[in-house]
Amino acid sequence: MHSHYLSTSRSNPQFYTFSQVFEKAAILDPLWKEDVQQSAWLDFWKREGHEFLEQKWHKQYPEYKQAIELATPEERAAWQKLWEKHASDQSAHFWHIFSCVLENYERDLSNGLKDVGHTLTDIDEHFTYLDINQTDATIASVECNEEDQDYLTANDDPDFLDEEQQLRLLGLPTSFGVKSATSRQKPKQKPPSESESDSDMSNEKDEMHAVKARAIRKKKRQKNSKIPQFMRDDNLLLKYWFKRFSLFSRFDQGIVLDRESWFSVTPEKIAKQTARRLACDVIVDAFCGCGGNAIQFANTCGRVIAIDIDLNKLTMAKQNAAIYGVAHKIEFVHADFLQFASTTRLRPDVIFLSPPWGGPDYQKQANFDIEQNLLPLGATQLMEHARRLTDNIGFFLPRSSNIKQVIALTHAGEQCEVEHNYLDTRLVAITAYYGKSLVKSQK
Ligand code: MGP
Ligand code: SAH
Repeated sequence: MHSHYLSTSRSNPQFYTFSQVFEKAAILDPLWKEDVQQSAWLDFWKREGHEFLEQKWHKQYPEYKQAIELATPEERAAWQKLWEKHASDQSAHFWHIFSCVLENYERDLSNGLKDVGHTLTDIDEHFTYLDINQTDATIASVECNEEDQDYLTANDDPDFLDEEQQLRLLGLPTSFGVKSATSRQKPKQKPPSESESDSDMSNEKDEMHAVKARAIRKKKRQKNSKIPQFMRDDNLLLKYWFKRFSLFSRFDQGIVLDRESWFSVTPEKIAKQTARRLACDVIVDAFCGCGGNAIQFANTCGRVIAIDIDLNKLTMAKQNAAIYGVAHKIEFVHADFLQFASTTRLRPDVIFLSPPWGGPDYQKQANFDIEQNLLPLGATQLMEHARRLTDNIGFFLPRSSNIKQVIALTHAGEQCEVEHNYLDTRLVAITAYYGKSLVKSQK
């Protein structure tokens, strides 16, 4: 059984999840992709396609609303024709993006299902995930970074993206593509009736408007966003700075993070999705960190118990939760989760595990061994601790995790669901769900 989630928030970056439900002895249905491709797309397009088309239409033809009221029958027919072209172009465009994410998903899933110890044979595969915000050029632009908030989304209008950006957006290699010398702001399509010179003038206006808007945005960001000194000196951390608004949409309101949290915090859109899936009365966030997940749990759960072994992180988590107006809904507990699990009499509905993965170097393993590399214990032992409290468990893991090991954590005769979380076309991480209340097909 496959579940899938396709969102069209049209904010940066776009978010997608795909997931599969596995029996303990995993055999992947060879037809899964055909099923997902058809059902996920049809389901999404039926649910959200019309709204998507409407929004894009009104953005492209702001004059339509007024014009249609006074239109003659011939003009109405012309508008109708234009709408049909728009609908067909846009659905083809979005279908293309959707297919690219699905293509990546197919590859990521099959990588995860290889045996532990598999070595990276085709390094180019991994380069296709490189994002525009991580190029050398972007890192060099840190001092005057206007680009750093230009997160590409799967719905950015291709008219406004140069070829290299489009390739990156689609998760494709850029090394042979045209470099980004072309202008980002190409003229907008004009209604057929406009004369050539009118059209030139309004193109100029569009350009000016875009330049002004960029300048205002830059000013705003420069005022509010200051790179902490400890990040300036740390090349590794810079890329996370560029993603700060994807980690916390309210970053500029005073979010605080320490070094470990910059590379460990769950991006907001993924944390929201996990919180939707784990909605319950009482949840334990066993490795709370600076609160990326706990904040979102506070919006979907009755009571959140947020544990961390590091008191500084809890202090920061509290401040961050206050920025989202949910600090009063979270109980912050300074403890070692292993000790907590051995001694508490609390029986929560759900436990969420997002332990340390050994830092960003986790990426060096093509097939991440979750028994050897997680902290403070391997996955099986962590699960044993969690199961003292409840069988309903969400487990946030590296995207390259060995999925056979992830499935092996399932109780005999039960199933687990493995969810792949994508921001734009790039896989960020996976989330595994265990327990009868969480795995959809077992409800
Ligand atoms: P990443 O691979 O370091 O970032 O982490 P990214 O942007 O995918 O790197 P790139 O080089 O491929 O572009 C991806 C996500 O995994 C982070 O945003 C965190 O949510 C999560 N994450 C990373 N680490 C190292 C940890 C960790 O140690 N613990 C937990 N719980 N989450 C982590
Ligand atoms: N999900 C969090 C990030 C978690 S990072 C977020 O989105 O913000 C992992 C956290 O586990 C770190 O903050 C680390 O301090 C904490 N940790 C490590 N060992 C622990 C233990 N034994 N018990 C509780 N917390 C622990």
